[in-house]
Amino acid sequence: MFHDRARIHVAAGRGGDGSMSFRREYRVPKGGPDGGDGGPGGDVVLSADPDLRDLSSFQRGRRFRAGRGEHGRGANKTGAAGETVELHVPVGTQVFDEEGTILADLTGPRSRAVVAEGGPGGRGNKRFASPTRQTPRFAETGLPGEERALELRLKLLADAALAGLPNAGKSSLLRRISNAQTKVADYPFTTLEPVLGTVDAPDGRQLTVADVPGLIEGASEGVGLGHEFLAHLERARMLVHVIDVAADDPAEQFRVVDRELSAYGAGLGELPQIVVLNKIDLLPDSPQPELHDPRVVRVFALSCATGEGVEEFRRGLFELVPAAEPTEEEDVPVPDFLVYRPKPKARPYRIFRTDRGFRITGTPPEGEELEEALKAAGARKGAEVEIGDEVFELA
Ligand SMILES: Nc1nc2c(ncn2[C@@H]2O[C@H](COP(=O)(O)OP(=O)(O)OP(=O)(O)O)[C@@H](O)[C@H]2O)c(=O)[nH]1
Ligand SMILES: [Mg+2]
Repeated sequence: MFHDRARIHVAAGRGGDGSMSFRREYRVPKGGPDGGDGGPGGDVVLSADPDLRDLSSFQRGRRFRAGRGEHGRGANKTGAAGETVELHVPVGTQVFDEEGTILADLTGPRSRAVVAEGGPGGRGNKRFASPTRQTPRFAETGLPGEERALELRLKLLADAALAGLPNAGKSSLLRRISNAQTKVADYPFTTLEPVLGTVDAPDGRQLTVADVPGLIEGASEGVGLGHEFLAHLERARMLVHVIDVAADDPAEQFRVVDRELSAYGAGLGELPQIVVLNKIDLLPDSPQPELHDPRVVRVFALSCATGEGVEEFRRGLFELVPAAEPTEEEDVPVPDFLVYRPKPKARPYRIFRTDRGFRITGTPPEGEELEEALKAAGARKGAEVEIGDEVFELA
């Protein structure tokens, strides 16, 4: 099974607490503060892996948690950072949050996205020492890491994509021109999942071409395999529309498929098309269907069975598929990988552990969320909590 969607839950690590500690030295009765900072919690990162084909590895394990930061210790010892969790996804994976907002689009091999940021570590009491406060008897606690549900959607990255009715010969064509071992048979819906093939030009250039299940009339209403796989055509810059000229009315076949592409939306109805009139070996004369359509850039008549016309088509692909849009200016070196990072958020509040209990500064959350944050910081029932001038007991 080919999985192009997955729902996962990610939780970054909690930051370690800052330490409250005072120096103890031989014959020094009262040393200064030496509590180190807590380490930051680990992030959850997605990274695009060119060796992965789909998202099937996320069908079982769906919950991922990064490591927590270690607490700081006396003698100014900083806690170690929590371990990062790196999840590998196929190139072309888009990441959405629960509201459907896109967070990242991992289009390059080795692209990375931080999808849950580890909580910051708390500062140790050493950091709060000042001339007027030489013995700070409090330290900051670490904060929880980000936690969220995500939807991953794979949209294959192909330069061109095949479209057509079932049995038109799409997979036969890809098999002829690329390294892909596509399945070919004389019944409709032989291809059940998308396949990518790499086509080589003599000058070393390469194009990737996607083969997806065939479309039939009513696909937009879910007939056949429906529209399920058309997302994999969205990023193509050219459609190769394959038509079986030995079957009835090639011009009508063209219109049926075209209606379904337009009904899908996402710009598929506007993409330029190369039309391939396939199976000419079955006709006595070369076919001349009337295809007056401004999107059709060229028509090739060929036979996947005999190979006639296939080489011209392959050369035409390299000539006609528009070049990929440059993502960087020419003289700027393309980075090895891209890192998406959520905008750094101002830390809205801090929790300090004091002699008597806990003190909160900034704008803390309210109600249950506040209770949870306090409990996560180690506060027990009955603990004294100070917020501004207010003091209350944790219920
Ligand atoms: N005679 C002849 N048969 C062909 C030609 N191209 C493909 N076929 C046959 O047509 C049938 C369908 O070919 P496929 O390549 O599986 O067609 P498809 O468009 O991928 O079909 P789906 O995956 O079902 O959408 C197979 O039996 C092929 O052998 C051709 O040029 N001439
Ligand atoms: Mg096929």
